[in-house]
Amino acid sequence: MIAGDVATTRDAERVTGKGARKVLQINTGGMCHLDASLVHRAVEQMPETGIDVLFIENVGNLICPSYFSLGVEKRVAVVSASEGTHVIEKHPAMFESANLVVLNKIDIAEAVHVDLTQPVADLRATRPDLRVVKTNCLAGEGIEEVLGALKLA
Ligand SMILES: Nc1nc2c(ncn2[C@@H]2O[C@H](COP(=O)(O)OP(=O)(O)OP(=O)(O)O)[C@@H](O)[C@H]2O)c(=O)[nH]1
Ligand SMILES: [Mg+2]
Repeated sequence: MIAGDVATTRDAERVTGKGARKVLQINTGGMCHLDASLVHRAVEQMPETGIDVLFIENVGNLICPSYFSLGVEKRVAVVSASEGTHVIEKHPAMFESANLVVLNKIDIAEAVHVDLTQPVADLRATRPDLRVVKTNCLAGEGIEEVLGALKLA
């Protein structure tokens, strides 16, 4: 797994020991997205054999990462319920190129006054082909469905 952030190794540390064979952190030092050359340098540090799946977590915003190809097979856009009712329509580029959308933190939707039917309807209107999986990562809810959608389970 490769974690991308502007600073810190916190995400890589959090994932280490959870089952991935190798975890690397990329720090962009200020850039709001990963690019192919940063990923290439990280991939060179990966074991040469025995990797079936490589997860890359881009820097956490829904704008810059849309515009830079990393050479990946599938793009998963993760949006939290707390990002608001209109998060999908405000970030069209991200959802035009996604292969799967994960709607996370569904457990707090009510507390932040977000009606999840709206983001789902917005996706249906622009990308009727796109699969949407709702998750609550704290409880593990929906994770098997994400793996199924990625054909990993
Ligand atoms: N309530 C709730 N909290 C969650 C859920 N998933 C993650 N969190 C919490 O949300 C916070 C942010 O999680 P991260 O995994 O750091 O999110 P991230 O998108 O990787 O953040 P960046 O890498 O900084 O962009 C953490 O405190 C998680 O415990 C969820 O489904 N429900
Ligand atoms: Mg992160």
